[in-house]
Amino acid sequence: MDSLDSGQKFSPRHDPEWESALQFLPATDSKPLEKKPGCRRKLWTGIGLVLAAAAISLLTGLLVWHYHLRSDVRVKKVYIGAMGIRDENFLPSYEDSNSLEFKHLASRVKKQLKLIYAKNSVLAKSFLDSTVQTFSEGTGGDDGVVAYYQSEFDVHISQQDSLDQAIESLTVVAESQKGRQGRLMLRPTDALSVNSVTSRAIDPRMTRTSLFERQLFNIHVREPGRIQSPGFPDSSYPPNVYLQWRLRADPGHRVRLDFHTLILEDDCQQDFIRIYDSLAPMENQVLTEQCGYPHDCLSFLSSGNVMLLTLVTSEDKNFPGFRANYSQTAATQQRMSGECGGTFSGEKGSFSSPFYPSNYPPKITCVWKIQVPVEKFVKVQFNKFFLGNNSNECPNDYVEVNGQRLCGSKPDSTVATSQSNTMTIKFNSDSSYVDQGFTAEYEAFVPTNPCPGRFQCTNNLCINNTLQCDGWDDCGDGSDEEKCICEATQMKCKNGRCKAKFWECNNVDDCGDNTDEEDCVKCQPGEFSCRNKRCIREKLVCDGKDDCLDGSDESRCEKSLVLQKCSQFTFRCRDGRCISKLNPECDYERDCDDGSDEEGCECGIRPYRSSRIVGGQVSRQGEFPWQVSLQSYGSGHVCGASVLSNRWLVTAAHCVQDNGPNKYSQADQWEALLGLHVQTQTNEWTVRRKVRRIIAHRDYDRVTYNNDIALMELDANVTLNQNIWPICLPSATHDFPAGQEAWITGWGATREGGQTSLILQKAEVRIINSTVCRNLMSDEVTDLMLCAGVLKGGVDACQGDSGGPLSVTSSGGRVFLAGLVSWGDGCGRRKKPGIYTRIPKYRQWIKENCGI
Ligand code: 4AZ
Repeated sequence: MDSLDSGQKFSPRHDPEWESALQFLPATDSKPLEKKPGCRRKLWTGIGLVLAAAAISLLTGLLVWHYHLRSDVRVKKVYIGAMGIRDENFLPSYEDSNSLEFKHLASRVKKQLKLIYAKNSVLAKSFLDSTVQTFSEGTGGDDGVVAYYQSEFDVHISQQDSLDQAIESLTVVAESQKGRQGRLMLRPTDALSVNSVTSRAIDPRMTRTSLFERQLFNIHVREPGRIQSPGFPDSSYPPNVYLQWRLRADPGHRVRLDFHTLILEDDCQQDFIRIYDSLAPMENQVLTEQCGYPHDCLSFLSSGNVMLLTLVTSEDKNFPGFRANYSQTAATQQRMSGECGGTFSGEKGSFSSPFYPSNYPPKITCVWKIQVPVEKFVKVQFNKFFLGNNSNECPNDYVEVNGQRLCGSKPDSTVATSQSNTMTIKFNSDSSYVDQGFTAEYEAFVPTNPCPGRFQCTNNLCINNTLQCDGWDDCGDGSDEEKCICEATQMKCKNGRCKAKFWECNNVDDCGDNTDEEDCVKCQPGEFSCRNKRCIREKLVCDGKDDCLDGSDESRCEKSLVLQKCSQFTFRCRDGRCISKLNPECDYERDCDDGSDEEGCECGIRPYRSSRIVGGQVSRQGEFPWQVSLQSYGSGHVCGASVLSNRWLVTAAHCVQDNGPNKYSQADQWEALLGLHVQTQTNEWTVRRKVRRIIAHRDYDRVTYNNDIALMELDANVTLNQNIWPICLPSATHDFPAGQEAWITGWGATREGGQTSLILQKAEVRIINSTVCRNLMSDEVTDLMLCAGVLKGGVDACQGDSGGPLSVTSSGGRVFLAGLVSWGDGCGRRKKPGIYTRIPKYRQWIKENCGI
C-alpha cells in the first residue's frame, strides 16, 4: 500500500512586499473625530467617502498588478504519463518498487524524461522532477515495458496553458521522430529506446485538497477474486477518499472486471469510479466513468494485461459503494475461436462484438467477410447496437459496412445491404470509452425479391405481411403503416395509422400522435368532465365545494377538501371523514386532520439508493426490494410475491393451489427468498424463510381467477435491508388511471413456453382501460381485475411471474402495489394484455387477515 501524490498545487511564493501592500492606509488625522452638527458633518462624510473609494481603487490596482504583472507568482503542476520502452524485457521484480531492478530502470526513465523535457524550452524552464510509479509489460507493438510516471513542473501562472500544450504535444514529437528515425534515440549510452511518451494533466476531481485519504492496492488477477469499496456491504464508503486498485494479469492476458453491485451518489462531480486501460489515470485511456446507480452492463476488459480502477468520494452523501469480481482471460483466445472477426460462406449466420454482452475491450479491430452464392446479395441486420456516442463521422468506435461508418446507440434494428455477393464488416474500438457493442444477423437474398413472402420496409427490414396496416409501427420507420385504408371498425389517426375505434378516448395515446384522444370531451365547452361522467361548469372546479359529487372537481386543487359524503372516489381518513384529494396516501402531505393518510408509510422506497430508473430488461440488484421468489422444495422457483412487512407477503391464490403431487396449498412446501437478484446466487442481503401460514382468498375461483390473492406469513420476522423493503398498499379508493406507467418484475419465462430467467427481469407496461381490455380478451375480465401491458405485444408477464407485483410509482415517489400477476392469453401476444388482481379491491381484506 502506497500513498499517492496529489496533482496541481497552488503555491504563491512568500512575498514581503505583498504583505505590506495589504496594510490598511493610515488615517490622515489621528485626532479623535469630533461630533459636529450640520454641513461640517456632511463635509466630513464626503471626505470619508472619497478616501474610502481611493483606498478601494488602490487595493484593486494592487491586486491586478500582483496577479497579472508580477513575474514571480508561480504554480506547481503535476502531470502523469506513460513511456513505452523498446528493447527491455519485463521482469517480475519491476512490480516491486523496492527492488534493485525497479530502482535502476526508474532512474533511467527519470534521466530520459529530463532529456526529453530539455528539448522543449517551455518544459526545460519549468521542469522540477519526475517519479516513476510503476511498470507494466508492453501492450503490443514494439514496447517491451511501459513506465508510468509523474512529472512536476514549476511554472509562472500565465504560462500554464503553454505548459499543458507542451506536455500534450510530447506524444506528437516522439511519434514524428519515430517516423523519420525509426524511433526516438537519445544519448547517453544507457539511454532507453523510447517508443512513445504520453503525458496528461490529472483530472481536477482527483486533486481536490479535501481528499485526505489516498490508498493504492496492487492486485494480480491470475486467481479470480473480488474487490470492494471500504465498508461494503455493511456501511457506506468513507468520505473524501481517493482509492486506486492496480490490476495486473499474466502476459498475453486481459484483465476482466465484472461489477456485482455499484451504488454511488448520483452526482459524478462528487463521487465516482473510473476505469482505465492503463496503470495510471490517463485521460486518454479512460474506459468508463460511473456514478449513481447505473443500469448498463458493467463488465470491462482491458486491451493489455493491466487495468486501473479508481474511486473518488466527496464529503457528503455516501452510499453503499461497489463490489466487483476480477479475473483474467487469454487475449488471443477470442480471436482464435472466431469471436472477433471471421469468414462466412453460409446463406445465414450471426456474429457479435467481442465479449458481448460485456463491454468490448478498447483498441480492438475485427473484420467479418461474408460471401454468398454469386446470384445473391447480402443483408445484415444489427439487433442490438451500443457503440458510444452518436456523431457524424464516427471517429471513435464504429462498425463499417460497405465503407459507411455506424456508431452511437440505435434503439431499433438497423439493416444494411450489399450490391454484390460479398460484404465486409469491420468493427473498431479506440483507446478510450467502451460500450456494450452489437449483435448482428446476416442473410443472403435474391436482389429482385429481398423479402420473399414478407413486407419490405423502407429501411430494408422484412416483416410479416399481417403486420402491415395493423396500427403499429413494426418497421421502426413507420413505412408499414403508411397509405393504409382503414376498415369500418377502425378510426384514421392524423399520422395515417388505422386504430380500432374502441381505443378512441381511452386516455392512452394509441395513434402515436394522440389524435385518438383529441375531441373526447363529452361535456359542453366551458364544462368540466367529472370522473363519474357528470358535467359541471368549469368555474365550479376548485371552489371548495364538491360539485361533481365524487370529489373529482376538488381532487387536484391545492388544498384537499373534507367532503360531506364519502364515495368510491374519496379517501376515508381514520376519523371517518373523507377528503377529495386523489390518492392522498403516503404522498408526504398531511391531508387528513388526524394524519391517517400519512401513517404506515415506511414503504415503497429503495433504501440507500438514488431513484433513477432507465430502460432495459435486466433489473439492478435492489431496484425492486419488495420482490420475492417463492420456491417449493420439489420444483425451485414457482411464483413471485411482494413484501408487505417484515412478516407478511402477498401472492396470487392460484400459486397456492394443490397441483397433482405438488401440495402448494401447504405452508411447509414453501420457502420464500427475499432480497434475491440472481436465482442461483444468494448474498449477504438475501433472506430465506420458511412459511408459517398461507391465507388464500376464500372466494378464489379456479375457473375465472376472480379473487386471485393470498397472504403468506413467514415463520420468523426478517430484518429489512437495502434489498428487502415493503411495497406500499393502495387504499380502497386509490385510482390507477388508464395510460399510467407500471412495472412488472419476476423470474418468469422470457417468452411464451420458454424458460424462467436467472436474473430478475423488469418491464414497463401501461394500465389499460377496462372496456378496451374486455373487448380484447376472450375470457371475462371482472372489476376485481386490472389490465396492463403493451398492446403492440412483446412485453408481458409470463409463467413464473404469477403472484409477483405490478408496481406503480406515485407522484410523491413511493411505489404502490397496483396488481398481482394473475393470468393472460399466452404471453406477449399482440392485443393481449396481462390480467392482474386489482389490489385496491382487497385493501380491507388484507387489513382483516394480516393487520397491515
Ligand atoms: C402464468 O402461466 C401466466 N401474460 C402469468 C401471466 C400471464 C400469462 C400466464 C400473462 O403464470
